[in-house]
Order: sequence, then C-alpha cells, then structure tokens
Amino acid sequence: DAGAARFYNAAEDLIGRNLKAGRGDKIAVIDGGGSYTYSDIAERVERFANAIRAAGVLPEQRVVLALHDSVDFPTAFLGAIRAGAIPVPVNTRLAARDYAYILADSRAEALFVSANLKDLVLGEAEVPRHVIVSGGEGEGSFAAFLETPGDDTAPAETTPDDMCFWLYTSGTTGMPKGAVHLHSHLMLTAELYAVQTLGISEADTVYSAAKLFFAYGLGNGLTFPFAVGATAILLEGPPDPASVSRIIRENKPTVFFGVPTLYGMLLASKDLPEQGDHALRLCVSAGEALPEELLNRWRKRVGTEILDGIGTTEMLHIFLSNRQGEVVPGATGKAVPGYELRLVDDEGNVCKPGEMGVLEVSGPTAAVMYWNQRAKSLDTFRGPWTRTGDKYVADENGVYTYCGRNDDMMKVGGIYVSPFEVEGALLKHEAVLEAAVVGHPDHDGLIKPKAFVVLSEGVEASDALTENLTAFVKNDLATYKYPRWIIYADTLPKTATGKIQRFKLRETA
Ligand code: 3SK
Repeated sequence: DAGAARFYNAAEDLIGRNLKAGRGDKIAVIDGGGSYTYSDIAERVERFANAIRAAGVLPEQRVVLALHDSVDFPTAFLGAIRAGAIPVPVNTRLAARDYAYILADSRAEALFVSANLKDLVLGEAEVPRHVIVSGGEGEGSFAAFLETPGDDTAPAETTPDDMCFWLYTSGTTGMPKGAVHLHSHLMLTAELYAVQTLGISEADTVYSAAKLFFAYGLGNGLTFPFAVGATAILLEGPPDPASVSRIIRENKPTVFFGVPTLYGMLLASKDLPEQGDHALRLCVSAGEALPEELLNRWRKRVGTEILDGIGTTEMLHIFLSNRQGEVVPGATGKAVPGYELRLVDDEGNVCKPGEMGVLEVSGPTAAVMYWNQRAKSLDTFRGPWTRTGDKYVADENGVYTYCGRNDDMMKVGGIYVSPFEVEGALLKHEAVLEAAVVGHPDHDGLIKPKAFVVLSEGVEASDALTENLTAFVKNDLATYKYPRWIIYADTLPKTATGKIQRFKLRETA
C-alpha cells in the first residue's frame, strides 16, 4: 500500500547505507575517547532506540540534546530519530533561562545532557521526565541508558514528510524559535550540497569546528560523512586555534569546516599547520561573510581554497556557495543545485541584477514551520519561498555578494545575536540609563557587538566601569554576546516616536 511504499527513516538510511555498502568496519567517528566503526554506531543507535522506547518516550515526543561533540551526540540524535522521537539539539553556550524556555516550549519528555552542563541547563527549568547524563557513571548515565534490556530496535515507520528533528534559532525579538525539519531533509542537504558542491566522498575525513548542535555543524560533522561513509572527527571542547591546529596536523582531515572568526584566529596563531603539514583538500566557511583578506592569507599559508557559503537553520544547510575552481573572493557564490534564489526589494518586487534586495530561497529542505509560532512562521515561510533577512546583490552571472542584514541582527562567530538582548542585559545594570547595540567590524572585518551607553545620573564613565559592565553582560547572557566596545554617550539618536536609530550609530561606529 501507499503508506508502506513511502517508508523512510533518516537514521535507518544514514546508517543502513554504510552497512549495505560493506563499510561496517570503517571508522565512522573519532572522538576524544576513541574511534567507532559504522557497525559500532549502528549498535549504539539501536540500543538507544530500544532504551528510549523502554523509557516510555513516544514517536513525535521531543528529547532535548544539550551535548558536547562526542560519539554520544550521533548516538542520541540518530537513536531518537530511529525510534520516531524528535531530537532537539541545543546550543551548549546558552544561559539558564534559554534552556528553561526551550525545554518548556518543546515540551521535552527527556533531556540528554553533558555532565558539566547539567546544573546550568536545569538551573531555571522544569525538570523533564527523564534526565540522562553523558559523561556520568552509573544510574542515570548515558552508558547505563544504552544497557537498557530489550530488543525493540526496529526503525519507526516514518515517511520522508514526517517531522524528524527541530533546531532552535534566535530572532530579533522574543525567545528562540524551533524550526521543524523532516526526515527527507538530512539526506537532501548531503546530496545537493556535500556531494554535488563539495564533492565529498568515502575517501574523506571531515572535521567541523562548528559544533553538531548548529545546523551547519550537524551537516558537516554528522549528515555528510554518514551519507557517504566518510570519517568524522569530533572535538568535545572548544575549537581554540591550538586544538584545531592539532587536529588538522595529527588526525589529517581532508575537509575542514569553520567560520570566519576562527579562520582569522587560526591565521593569527603560530600553531596553524602550513602547506605540506596537513592533508586538507578543501576548507569551507559559513556563518557570516568571509572577508577577501582572510581567504587570500589562508590560500597563501595553508595552500587550500576556502569555499564561502551561506545557509540558515530554516533551510538546514548551505544553499548559496562558491564552487571549487570558481571562487569569487568577497562573494558568497551561486545557488547550490536544487535551490532557487531571488532578491526582493522593499516594495515586494523581484530585483534585477545589480539591485540590492532581501534574499529569498526556495528548495526541498525548508523547515515546515516554527513550532508554536504561527505569525513568525507566516512571515518567514512564504509558500515555496523562505525569507532569510539577509541583503544581497547579484550580478548577471548569478553571483551573489552579501550587503548586510535587513534587520538589526548581527552574526557573531556565525551565531545570531539580537541587539535587543544585549541592550536588555546592559539596562539591568544600575549605572545604565539607556543602551543601544550595533554590529561593528573588528580588525579582521568581522562583526562584533558594540554598545553605546547613556549613564544614569551621577555615574562617571571609567575603564573600571567598562570592565564591570562587560563582566555583567557576560554573566547574564551567553558569553559570545558581550559588547567588545562600550562607548559612553550623552544621548542616543531616536525617531520622533522614541525608537532608537541604530543605523545612525552604525554609521558613526
Ligand atoms: O550560518 C550559516 O551560513 C549556516 C550554514 C549552514 C547551515 C546553517 C547555517 C545557519
């Protein structure tokens, strides 16, 4: 019958294709604790599916994953999908109130959390029915969970159009929104981008400094290698230049995925392996536009290309990208096969070449909605077109160049930061009367938050106050959101109705 013919379970596909191709003994994952073959991963995923069913988690119920990058991530992500449950990976650098919000908004039945994140994640949250700790021991640990007796391991009878996983993304206002993705989306990103654009294959070893909880990292470090039977290297800790350089030198990845801020940091580091001291064939950048200068310096020192591209959490992965042998420095490139792009002006007209407009994308991996957010969903998912909020200009050849955001959002190290959130944190400090935050380029041309602050009556500006405000914001928000510069002002530019004119501050910044 039609229902049976449509059976498709993304986890079964991503793992089963490797076993069917005779790659059971091939290393799928290398993490801080060792290496795991595709057969090892298959067994762990099946055990996870059995255990989550035994715990009473039903198909379509959500399980939040606040996990660092280790073999437990693909185990939980694919294990939940195999059982028909909905994994919701979350950023491991959020504040307690963000976790509380996501756990409540997703109505999570279970939380899988790295040991050193547990107190933070549950600090302000209502505790879900099951909390399983990765890195812990004994009862309640991930290891014990995988030992749950039973053999209920068959893949859930899902279809390509069934809800598969969610990823939360931030907006200018309000709390993060859960983008709902389908079973078909994972493999489609692999076919359209990783295979057709990057030429990724079984022969590759991939390392993504972007973590698995990001849409970008999830594709790079899990979907793409599993789709073709490559090997993925996972680093549990932060991707600082020393650790990343060590991995590039010692583990010899052939494809590396980073963000511009990290490329800048690597280029400033003496540890970076140079030509002849690595096995890289290709590097990829996304998250924010890659400045031409960084690309040129990387080519010279490391000797490989960096393919700059752009994706969104809503589209799951990169849909606009440079191509090997055709890189246009400073531009983001052309539409990835399978995606259509258009630019739309303020009046809703489709732009001609050379005119700037907001980028809209149409393709088979668009999220179906933001969970529980009808108005925001309607604003972003407009029939076949998904609105990105990024402004671009395209030339006659369909090469797109980034021109900034259509709203006040900033991308910092590849992650969205809302100025309102940083302003709100500053305003909690008694010394601050008013605050406005805008993006400002650092020495590598990469955007970081810059704050303009009007002080409360009687408070004097000083270096000590700047340090104090910086620490105050770092303590209140995820640390990457803190303002790198604080400028004290007598007033802020405002409209007649009192709205802060951030564009004026950006011009003077
Ligand atoms: O930030 C990006 O460019 C990106 C790339 C791939 C997947 C998701 C995102 C947000």
